[in-house]
Amino acid sequence: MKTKGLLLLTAVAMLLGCGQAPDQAPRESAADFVARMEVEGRELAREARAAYWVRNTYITDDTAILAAAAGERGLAFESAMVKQAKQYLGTEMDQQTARGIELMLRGSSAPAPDDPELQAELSAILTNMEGQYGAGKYCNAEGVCRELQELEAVLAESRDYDELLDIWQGWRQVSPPYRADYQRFVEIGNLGAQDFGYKNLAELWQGGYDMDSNSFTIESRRLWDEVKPLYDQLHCHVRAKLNETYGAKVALDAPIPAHLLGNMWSQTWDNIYGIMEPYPGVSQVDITAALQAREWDEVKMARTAEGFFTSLGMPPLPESFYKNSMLKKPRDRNVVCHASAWDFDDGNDPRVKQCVEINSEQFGTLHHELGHIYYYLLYKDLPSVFKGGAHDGFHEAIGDTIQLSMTPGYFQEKGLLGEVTQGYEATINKQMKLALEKIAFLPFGKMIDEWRWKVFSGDIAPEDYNAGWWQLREQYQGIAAPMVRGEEYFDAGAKYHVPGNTPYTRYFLSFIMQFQFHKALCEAAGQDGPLHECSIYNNKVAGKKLSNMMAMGQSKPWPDAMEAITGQRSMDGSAIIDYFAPLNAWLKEQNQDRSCGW
Ligand code: X8Z
Ligand code: ZN
Repeated sequence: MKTKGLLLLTAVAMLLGCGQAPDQAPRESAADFVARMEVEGRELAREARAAYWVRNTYITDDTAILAAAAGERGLAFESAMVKQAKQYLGTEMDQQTARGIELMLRGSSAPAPDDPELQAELSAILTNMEGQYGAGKYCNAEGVCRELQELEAVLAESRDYDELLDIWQGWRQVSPPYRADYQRFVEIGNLGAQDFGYKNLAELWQGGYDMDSNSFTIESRRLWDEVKPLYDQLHCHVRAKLNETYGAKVALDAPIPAHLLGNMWSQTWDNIYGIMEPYPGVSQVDITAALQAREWDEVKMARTAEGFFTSLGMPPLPESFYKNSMLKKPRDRNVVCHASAWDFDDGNDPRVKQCVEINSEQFGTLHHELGHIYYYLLYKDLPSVFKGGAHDGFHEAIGDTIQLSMTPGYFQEKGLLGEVTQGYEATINKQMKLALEKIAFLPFGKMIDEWRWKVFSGDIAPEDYNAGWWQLREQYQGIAAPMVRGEEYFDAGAKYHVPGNTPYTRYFLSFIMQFQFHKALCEAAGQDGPLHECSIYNNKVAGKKLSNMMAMGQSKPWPDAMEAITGQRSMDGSAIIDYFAPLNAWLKEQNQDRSCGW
């Protein structure tokens, strides 16, 4: 998940929620208060999670009522809890209790104000926005209606400029109906953030990283500056190749039209690898055809992903995982298809909700989700308040780190790749495919919350939501809307995490840290070849290192967890740059006579 789930499962309200709000007796010691929250929390969290699960896997007006009501109770609890937690700030207490109090005060992406009416309104808005996104469809001029995954498939496969444009703008019809709701969410959320002791929601979101919000914004900018030169090289090359395909519609001195990159949000570009393939036909890089030809289904894909984790010495999944997860899109009802992982019953009944399709991207997403699930399993015995990633980027990085070890040799062993081609050209092909996924993503991962931070702080006014969005899309990604997008649209809202209210900087951090983790784990495994050839599959030493870090949950500030796995105390973009060194050199050569930038 971490989607609604993150909101639901790592927000303090839901971790510690209970049937009744905590009383505000200031006489209670801080340690007793934290302990009481732990106990009282279980029942409401259980109930809320169940309501949200049913809502997410069965979208109807009725489940909206149930989920909104459960959310409302959680928000009421959270609000009262925060009020009491604040009273302990600056008082004497042991370290563990202090960490618990600190986490309570920064744990929510949708903080509730101290007002029952606003709590009810906030809960209803969040439930409805996510439901409208989940049930979204686009019906074209011929009356053919398609859901998001079908629309995404067209974006991935079609090379017809006008067809792509129709689908691209079509999906964006889903979000204007909740633009006013989003504006109201911002107003209420900002009031809640103030009750938590922050200036606004932006400061609260930036405050979840064991440093003050200002230092965090500087830190995330530093990381972006580290990786931007590589992105610029990739952008330059991709634009030139798209110009060869689409002609003057892709100008060589302007941002790239957003609908031509193979993805609904232009966030990953590996679906247009076919156009980009550096050495055509030299090597097979995609396993989609093999998955389909060998008739793999979603369960086989999930069991194989599980097998990677167990090969590292991690435990098998409980059988309930396969019974209770939703791995296939139901044919008869609307569900929130956006993949998520849920921690039911304190690590004893973990579940994935994913509309798995048989292709390599979804196989990757299954590993991503199992990364969350294994975090739940490994910190299951910690107190609830410490259940969470060292920071949210850690939670996102686990499954992706594993994927970096899925080398051609690994796929061959699983029967998904015939012969493995070695050599320089094969390496460049492989790196191009991965860069179209990982490097292309970085500015997208950064800009979504740049937009939200500005919206929350008022730097982007409600009447400028769309203009502000496209300004940042151009500035960071060097892409542009393929048609005029006025304020009657709400293009930010057409990306799940906006109506789903899931912070996004976590993915930006994850995409950098996963290479840092990969490097450290490869060193632990004693592999001294190039990083892009290393696999930790079957390596128990690397597995132990990773497991130990995960078992810490968020009990310690994240630099401690970072040190446990990498020996470093900060996030560092040098591993991702090292990893892509061969491609970076190749791109520079390709681009030498081109004029880059936009
Ligand atoms: O939302 C996700 C996961 C669930 S936490 C499927 N991801 C981001 C996205 O899809 O936009 C994974 C990478 C980026
Ligand atoms: Zn995730």
